[in-house]
Amino acid sequence: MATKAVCVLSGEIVKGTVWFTQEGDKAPVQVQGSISGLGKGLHGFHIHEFGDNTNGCISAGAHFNPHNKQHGGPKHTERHVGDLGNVEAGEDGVAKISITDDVISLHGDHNIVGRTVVVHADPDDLGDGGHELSKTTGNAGARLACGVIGITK
Ligand SMILES: [Cu+2]
Ligand SMILES: [Zn+2]
Repeated sequence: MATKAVCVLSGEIVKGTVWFTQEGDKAPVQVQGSISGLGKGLHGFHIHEFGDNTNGCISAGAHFNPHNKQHGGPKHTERHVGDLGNVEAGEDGVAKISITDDVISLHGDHNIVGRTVVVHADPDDLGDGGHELSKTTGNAGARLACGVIGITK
């Protein structure tokens, strides 16, 4: 049986909806959805540790990182569980999301349900940018919108 989860992203200008689907409890997770109000180009896209937006997106804490790894790209072995890389917006400011990820889960110790999706102002350099923040955040800049992931049917 598939497990499904959803996140409504909310920011001053940036809005979106992201769906997560997992067949069984170990298979990859399909991430699908759309985000509007972005500048054209790449924007860091992560699962952050806490499902807490009490003080805005900042309360979501750092990237979800249960194994104390360094920040990386979604295809890297050295990555945070929450590292989903970038979404890319077109001229219309809309990013269509279609990601398959083998590391996040809707079950077990990589479970992202109850945590926060954040979309950032700048590109995630996937750990390779040589900036002092590359190995912790990908230097992705401000948090434009966020939302807590919840179970749906
Ligand atoms: Cu982030
Ligand atoms: Zn990270």
